[in-house]
Amino acid sequence: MNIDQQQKVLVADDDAINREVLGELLKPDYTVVLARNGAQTLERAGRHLPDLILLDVMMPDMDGYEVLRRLRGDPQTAHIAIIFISGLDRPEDEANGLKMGASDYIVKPFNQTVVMARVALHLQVVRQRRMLERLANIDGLTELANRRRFDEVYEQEWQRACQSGRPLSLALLDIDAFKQFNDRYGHPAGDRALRSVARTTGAAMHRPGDLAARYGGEELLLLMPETDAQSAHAIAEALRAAIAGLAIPHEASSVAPVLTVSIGGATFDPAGNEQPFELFEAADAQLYRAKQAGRDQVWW
Ligand code: GH3
Ligand code: MG
Ligand code: MG
Ligand code: MG
Repeated sequence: MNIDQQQKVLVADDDAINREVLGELLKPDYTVVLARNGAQTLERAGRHLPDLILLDVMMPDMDGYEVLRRLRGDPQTAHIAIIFISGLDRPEDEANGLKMGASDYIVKPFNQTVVMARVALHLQVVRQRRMLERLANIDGLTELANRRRFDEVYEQEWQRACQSGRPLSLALLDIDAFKQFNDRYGHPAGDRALRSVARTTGAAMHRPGDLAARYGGEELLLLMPETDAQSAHAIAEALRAAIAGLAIPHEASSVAPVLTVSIGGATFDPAGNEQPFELFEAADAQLYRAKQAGRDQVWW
């Protein structure tokens, strides 16, 4: 398997021999990271973001339960799958580990074949969960965030803007004369053009917190937190120019011989007492004006 696609397993054990044996066992199939104590486990988990941690319970500086608790408390590491591996073999220990949110509990001395089988099983669960998350949040055609994901993030960013008093900018992008594009070049070509526009839009939304999403059809959304109207307008204008610059031929368009987009944007001033839908309506109204004024332009 390609090293980039390999899943990553962190082996955390204070016993050097256990680390060595587990490490060697897993290496042929996974990228392996080792940690010798609780503190190192937390540090390496944060740095390498493994898919799964084989976590010893008894370690001198911090026990596995405490490590798990701290991992769960950090959004970055909260979802890492954990398998406890421990010499504590009473049923209560096992039940306790599972109740804390571990995926599994392996008792030492362990059987290597069983460890491999359980690691493979839980990594498969991790892959399935990721795929479900992707299906739930990503639009299949454009690979941008879907409407559902956008609504979630918009709500969060709105709250953040209210609390921080920083501006929040929102724009709606709509491809010009796209019906004619489909009529002239066919739907598959339309899909490809839409994907190109989406890729360029995604690349323009590259700052932390920025989000590009598919609103529906050939309409995209741009969310720019902590961005005032002037900056957001400039970013949208650069995006409009970049899309025209893709030079996707559109001979049936009355706007230009290439595919163009119109963008309408608005900026939320937290000092007012606007509602989230009002910003949306304002951006939509600006998009309408951009269309009325001849398309291939940005109105803010
Ligand atoms: P305007 O400049 O006023 O936006 O003109 P338009 O033709 O783009 O506007 P309209 O909203 O009337 O039509 C949008 C068209 O976009 C209709 C539909 O055929 C096309 N469309 C929407 N989603 C997709 C898609 O996923 N793939 C393709 N190929 N076409 C799509
Ligand atoms: Mg130990
Ligand atoms: Mg439209
Ligand atoms: Mg359109």
